[in-house]
Amino acid sequence: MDPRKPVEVVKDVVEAAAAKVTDALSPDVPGAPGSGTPSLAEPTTPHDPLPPKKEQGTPETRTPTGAETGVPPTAKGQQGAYLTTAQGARLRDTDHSLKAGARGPVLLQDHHFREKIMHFDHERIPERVVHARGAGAHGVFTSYGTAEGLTRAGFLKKNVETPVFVRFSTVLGSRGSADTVRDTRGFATKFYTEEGTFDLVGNNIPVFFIQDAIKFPDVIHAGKPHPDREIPQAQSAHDTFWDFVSLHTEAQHHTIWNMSDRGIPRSYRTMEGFGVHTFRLVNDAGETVLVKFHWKPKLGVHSLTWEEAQLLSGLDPDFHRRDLYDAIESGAFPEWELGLQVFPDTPEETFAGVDLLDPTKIVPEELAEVQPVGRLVLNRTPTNFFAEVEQVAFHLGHLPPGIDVTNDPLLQGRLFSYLDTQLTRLAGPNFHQIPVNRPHAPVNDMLRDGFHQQAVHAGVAPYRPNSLDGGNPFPAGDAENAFVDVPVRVAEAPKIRQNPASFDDHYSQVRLFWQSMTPVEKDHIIRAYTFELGKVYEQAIKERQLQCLANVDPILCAQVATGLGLPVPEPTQPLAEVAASPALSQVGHVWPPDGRMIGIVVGDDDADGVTALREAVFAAGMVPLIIAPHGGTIGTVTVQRTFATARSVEFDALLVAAAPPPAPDALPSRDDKAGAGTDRSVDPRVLMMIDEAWRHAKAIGAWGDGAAVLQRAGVAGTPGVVAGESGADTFAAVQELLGSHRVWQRFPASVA
Ligand code: HDE
Repeated sequence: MDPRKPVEVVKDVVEAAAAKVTDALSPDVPGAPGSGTPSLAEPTTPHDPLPPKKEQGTPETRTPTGAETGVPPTAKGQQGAYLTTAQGARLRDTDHSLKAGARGPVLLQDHHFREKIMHFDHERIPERVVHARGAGAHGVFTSYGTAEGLTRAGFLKKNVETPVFVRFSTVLGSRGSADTVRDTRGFATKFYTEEGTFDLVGNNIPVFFIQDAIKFPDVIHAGKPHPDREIPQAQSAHDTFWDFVSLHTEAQHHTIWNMSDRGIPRSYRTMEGFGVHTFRLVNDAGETVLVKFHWKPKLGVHSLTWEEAQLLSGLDPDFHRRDLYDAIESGAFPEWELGLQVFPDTPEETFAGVDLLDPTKIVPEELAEVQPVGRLVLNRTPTNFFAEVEQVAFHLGHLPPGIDVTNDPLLQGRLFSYLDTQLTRLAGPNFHQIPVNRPHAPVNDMLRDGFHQQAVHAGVAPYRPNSLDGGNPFPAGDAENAFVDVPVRVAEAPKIRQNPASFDDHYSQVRLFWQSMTPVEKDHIIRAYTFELGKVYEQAIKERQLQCLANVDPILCAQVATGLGLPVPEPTQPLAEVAASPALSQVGHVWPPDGRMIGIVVGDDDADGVTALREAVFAAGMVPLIIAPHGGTIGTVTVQRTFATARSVEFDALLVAAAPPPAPDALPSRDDKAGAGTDRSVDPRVLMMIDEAWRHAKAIGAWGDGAAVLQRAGVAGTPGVVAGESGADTFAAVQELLGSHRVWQRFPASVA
């Protein structure tokens, strides 16, 4: 027996095992499942569990009441070399139930069988009623200190580093639905601050469908699949959705964001995030300001094309999840800046004529600049998806001293909902004791008992004041940095079910958004409305939505009406006079291409050239995807996709290094894609890849034999298609093109 404490033994074992597998990792192919290289034969020599993969992190090991333990995170996982029961008794066999003879019935006394099956039967918990589909990662937030004068929140003081966990999500789909559907994305961040956890539970769209939380069940019922057939899954292209948003016209602003390219992000890494509501900050002197939170992605805001999104839903439903985790594993850590729009805290709670309590309105950045206050880097993937991503519980009421809420009626309702929902989902009131939810601040809360209580509270007097426990816990004051409920004055008013009159403007900012788009973005919006309304069965609903569009813009309305084959209605109110906000557009900037996927088509030879190019792509902070006629290796390079398994939608740019003749499996009976086109001088799947990449306005480059393939594909000499002298200079030119995300000039837009 090792005489040391179990904690120390576990730590040593884990560290030793980690050192052993580090060499065996294959860093070049992100996504490989295990941390070690598996053997062909079943391993039989007992040894301790392998450590997690190098990029995996877990919640810090804290006690249920927030204390540090000094225990390695892996101590929360499985221990020891041998199979045991849940109680730690070692087992000889888990493949055969205990029977009365080899052909006899199973015995009720088989406690191992019963424990195993009982646990399995209860592995699932209810999925989130909204935002069920998501992915999360760990990271760190480093504050610049620029908000120090505005708030007493310690995590916003200069250079403070705060661990975070972020969960991204779609809203409407079930837990197993596709990532790339047209929908709003959640962007929820848990800051484990030393003054208590702060949850910033935002979206990638700065406005919301509704103005009052009491309508939330209704809008979600309308957006979820129809209750009779339970279709369509994870989509808004159906009658109930458009019925709702055309009757509750406050939803029109959020809806146009959904119909824009923001509804189909390229990646979680290329999304903005917004706190949506206005919050109130309070500093040490008790002074307050109103703020809106913004996350600005380092890579810029980029989207998929609609066809890409649709293809990906089938070809790689996990596209965003995979992208997030592969980027982290490749070292291209996703990054955002947190910024604040700051407004004076006036009794009217308005800024530049915008009601700050109306969550269907933005304040254009041109009117109130977004001031950066810190940097978020996601650098660890979860070790266990269920434990971390599925069980993480966000709540708007998780606020540190220095941040307070406002009277936005949507925000107020959320303050109730996020606690309430955990009672069902996480089966009780102690969800804050689940490892990913444990605060990093000492907890002394007088909450006791309940399902799944993991703390062992001492003392006899969980009430205040008490004398039996020596008076503990004591109330904190300003000196001890107690939470500040800002004593905002509440106007004397009748008790009514009513919105302020300013909430009645449902169209001016929809028009502002439309006017702020570039022509290509407008084309995409027209296409999205036409597609979605084209899927609606009922003509009355289409006509009603067209009526809404008539109040936004005559061109938008006319174009969609034409696509639907319906008359163009007249507006029912004057079109708003609005100034465009260029900050809302995604087009026209240049961004770093970090972590972009570069497809590289190779033939059977030129292994040296491929190796060098692959290294150049990695060195530029991007991820190469080697696509070859067959699996295995080309030289020493691992093939990641074959012509049969690759599809252009997986990468952002395509490099063609060879002119590979049809591979042996280029037969339409073996691969539908091999039936594309009649040119059989090159593998038809390669031509199809080029065709698709071109259609999706992606940069394409080729050199050597590859240049001839561009000719055969009919794309040579068109915008964004590079024929270079060598792999290196072709890649350099493609890299440059990637800065603007797509080759927009390939398809001139139809509207001005
Ligand atoms: Fe949520 N929302 N929400 N929501 N929401 C939930 O909480 C709710 C709203 C958002 O990754 C639920 O734990 C109401 C706006 C995100 O775990 C639930 C209203 C915004 C996530 C809930 C809103 C959001 C949720 C479901 C109307 C952007 C996922 C499971 C007032 C600012 C968090 C859960 C995660 C999740 C209620 C509106 C963002 C039911 C009642 C506005 C990112 O409590």
